[in-house]
Amino acid sequence: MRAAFSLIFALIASATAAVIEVREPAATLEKRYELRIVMCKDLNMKGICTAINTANDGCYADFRLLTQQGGNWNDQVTSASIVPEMKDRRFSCTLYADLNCTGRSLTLTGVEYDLRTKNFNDIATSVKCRFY
Ligand SMILES: [Ca+2]
Repeated sequence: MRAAFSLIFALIASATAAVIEVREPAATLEKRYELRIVMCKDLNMKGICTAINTANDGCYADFRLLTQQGGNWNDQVTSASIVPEMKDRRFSCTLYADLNCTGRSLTLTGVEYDLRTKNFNDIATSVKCRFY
């Protein structure tokens, strides 16, 4: 029993060491993990929805080119939510009214069930996400 306990302890210790070993500089992590926003055409994250992945600080420049899930997404987004890939890193996504991440903007750090309340319903044309 004591030997088994020692073995378990050794396994936990080695697992912990392994976790420490795989830690990398933040810049490397930011490159590896994409940031994701889910956008829906109806209120409350319902109706037709789609997801966009961007690199950190990368702009998805033109929702007219986003043809999956029902085609044209330009000026169609009514609810949206960021999707954290990593629990220990926070990021935000900013919706923009115009092409190439320009124009009026709205930054999301979580879910927005009704973009009408932010005066941003059916307005988004591009998006940029970044760690903060
Ligand atoms: Ca627009």
